[in-house]
Amino acid sequence: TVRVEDDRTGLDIETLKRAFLDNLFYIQGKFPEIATQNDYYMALAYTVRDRLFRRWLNTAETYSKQGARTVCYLSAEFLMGPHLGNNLINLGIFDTVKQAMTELGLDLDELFEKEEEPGLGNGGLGRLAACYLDSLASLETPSIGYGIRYEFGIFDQDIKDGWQVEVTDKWLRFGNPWEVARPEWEVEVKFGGHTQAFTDEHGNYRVLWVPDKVVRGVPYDTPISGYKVNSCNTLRLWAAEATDSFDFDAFNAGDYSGAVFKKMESETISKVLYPNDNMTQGKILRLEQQFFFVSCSLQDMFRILKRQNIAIERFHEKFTIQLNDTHPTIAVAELMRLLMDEYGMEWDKAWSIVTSTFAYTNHTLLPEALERWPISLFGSMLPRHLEIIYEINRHFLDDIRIKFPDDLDRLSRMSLIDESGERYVRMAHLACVGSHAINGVAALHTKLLKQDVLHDFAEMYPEKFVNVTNGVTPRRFVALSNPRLTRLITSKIGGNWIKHLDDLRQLEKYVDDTGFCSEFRTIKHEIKQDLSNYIKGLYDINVDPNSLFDIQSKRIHEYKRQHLNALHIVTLYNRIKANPDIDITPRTFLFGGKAAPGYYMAKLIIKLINSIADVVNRDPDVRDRLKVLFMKDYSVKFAQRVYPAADLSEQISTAGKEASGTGNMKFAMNGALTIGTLDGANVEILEEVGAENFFLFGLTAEEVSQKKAAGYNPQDFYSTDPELKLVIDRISSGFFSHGDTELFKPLIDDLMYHDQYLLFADYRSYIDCQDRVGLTYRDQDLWTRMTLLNTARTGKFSSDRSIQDYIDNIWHTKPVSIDLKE
Ligand code: 26Q
Repeated sequence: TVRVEDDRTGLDIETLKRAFLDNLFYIQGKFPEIATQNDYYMALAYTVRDRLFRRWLNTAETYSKQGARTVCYLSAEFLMGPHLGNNLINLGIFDTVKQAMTELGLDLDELFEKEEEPGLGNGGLGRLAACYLDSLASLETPSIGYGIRYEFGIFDQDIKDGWQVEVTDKWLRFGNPWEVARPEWEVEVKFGGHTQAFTDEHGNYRVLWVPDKVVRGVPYDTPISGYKVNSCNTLRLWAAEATDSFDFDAFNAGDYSGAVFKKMESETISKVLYPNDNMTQGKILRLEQQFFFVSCSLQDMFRILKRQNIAIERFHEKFTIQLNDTHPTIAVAELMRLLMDEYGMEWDKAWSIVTSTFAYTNHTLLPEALERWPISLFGSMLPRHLEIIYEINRHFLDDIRIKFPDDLDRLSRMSLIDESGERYVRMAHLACVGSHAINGVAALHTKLLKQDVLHDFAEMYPEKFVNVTNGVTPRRFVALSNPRLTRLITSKIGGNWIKHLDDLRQLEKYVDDTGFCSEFRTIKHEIKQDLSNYIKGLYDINVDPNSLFDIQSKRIHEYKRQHLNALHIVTLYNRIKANPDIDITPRTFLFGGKAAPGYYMAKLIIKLINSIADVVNRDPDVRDRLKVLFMKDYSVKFAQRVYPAADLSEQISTAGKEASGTGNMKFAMNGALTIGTLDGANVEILEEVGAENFFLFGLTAEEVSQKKAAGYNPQDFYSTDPELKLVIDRISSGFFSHGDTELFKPLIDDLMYHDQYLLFADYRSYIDCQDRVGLTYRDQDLWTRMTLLNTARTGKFSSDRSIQDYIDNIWHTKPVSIDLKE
């Protein structure tokens, strides 16, 4: 009996090997001799999962027994990245497992490559949710992540003839060892139909919602381990399935194909992730997805309340719900509906519970990303919720009238309903009214929210607004992704920094230690060599690890200005063409990121980068001093290779447009220097690392608004800066497009006649700053000193700090420590 327990939980090498071979035999059904790498990966994943189960079950039981206050993080996206390596780090068994695999003749890194990552998110917002789950568990905070189990996550990106091509992401093809289906906790979600008022047996006015469609939600749970603690929380993702009753009715009526069609239609709801980042699309299916996972999650919370014998009136004491942007905001109306229509609560009581429960995080200032739903669409899908929203609005507009009498403009600006043309529900307004806390994701972003986008709300409810600057988990983005740096740091200051990232400050005392600095530099060089080899294998391109690795990886978007980076490359190329013997710092320009499939300009930017690469990489005059590469299919897995290899991190969005950025933090932690504008969290990174260790350029957010107000004309810059003119003329002339002058015309014309994101205004400042970067890189001692200080001073950007801010200022939860005994 001891033996059996041991095989599922033991952490020593011999037990791990035995357990691994056992899983290979009994789960994969293979002898080692004929097993594939995938079989080995699966056997190892199950071996690790086994070691999470005692923690996971004890955690759930402890929370349940204590009725612990729980954070529910509602998010349409969770961009988790591969689970295996992360769980090895958190369980503290990375080295042991590596050794065990080696002894079995296997390479752990090759097994990692076999894991299909769950790409259930677009970019920053989805990855942030994943970092937060890691920190919540590491801080022993009871929490559940609620979202959608998309069958197809973010598309895989291929590049053909320089253009992006989208390929379906079939991540579940080989099975998912990390999830457990919990069909016994399925719920039903209603759609469409109409409402009926009636009077109940106590004479109260009640409403009945008669839907015309009912869909089942089935939860799939994934364990979320904390770093070196026993806590193991849950990510609960909902999959949509057809209800049997619908099949059955239609089938009995002889309509077989109708029944099958209904089934298919129901299952579409969780079929695919919308691949837009920072851009809304008013599609019915998207609203169905949002309501689907929100309703499932809230019903799940009511089930938990019941099981733990907690009164409905105490909902807000048991749960605090964080809305990750407006995507889950229909929850405000759905919780009202559940409390009133299903549990018979009166309005005022229900409203007080709702506003005590919700808190809202805003992630964007871009007007095109603010969610609005046409009333007609909304009302036909969610008739009861529209009534509730009208009623919330009635109360809300009364409150405004009291606080700001006779201000009709304000009423129409703030109303939950946009009535300026076609009528819309404004989701951000609903989120603000229904929440007790509203936060931006970086200091500048919160300031601009209060100043512009949510100005009226900040006047009405100043006490609701807080800032919580984003953070990233140092477990995945340093300990796992950068083992060499991790070893070096730990050898000097011990391993506490992985939990308390502020401890990295202790590295500052080594800035003048030449031995340490040279180790720091050597590590960066080795990692660059690794990435070069990887690139050689994938693209058959030679990149020189001695060159400056200048990297921009993030979603492709005009506001992020990948094309400004491209203008810099062409500038350097032009200088070489004008003077082939010019002395320039050799650079490797690496890009990574996906464009939304319907975003034409973003796709054209990818084509432009690839076209420039084709010319620059092959021109003998360049003599390999410049290399340009667009790395396809950027993902979390690939990001983990990229951050540690960077010398220079490109964070060059137009000031006031990037809410925070989180890649900026991952680069800086790994000892890259930032070239950036005063935008998002760049402002705070500069503040932490010191201006002397940061390459700052460009207009400030305030100067951007002023410039636009004063009537910005990009051609003023084109005609007065000969270097800019030459760059634009070269691209227009077809130099990078085999003589085709039409190809990049939409992009060039947009810059010449609109330039919404002020590339031309920032061009000179950017180029001059890049020249300073190139010169600084030549002084390797100085460069290394700067990078070391970057790593040492990025403690603030741990997601542990962000989560502690949420706990202290918004959630007010208490840690619950978990016993490992049975
Ligand atoms: C909305 C409606 C319909 C379809 C899609 C969407 C949608 C999907 C994803 C809208 C926005 C997103 C993603 C936004 C996002 O990732 N924002 C980023 O959030 C990061 C974390 O806070 C910040 O660091 C980035 O600055 C911000 O751009």
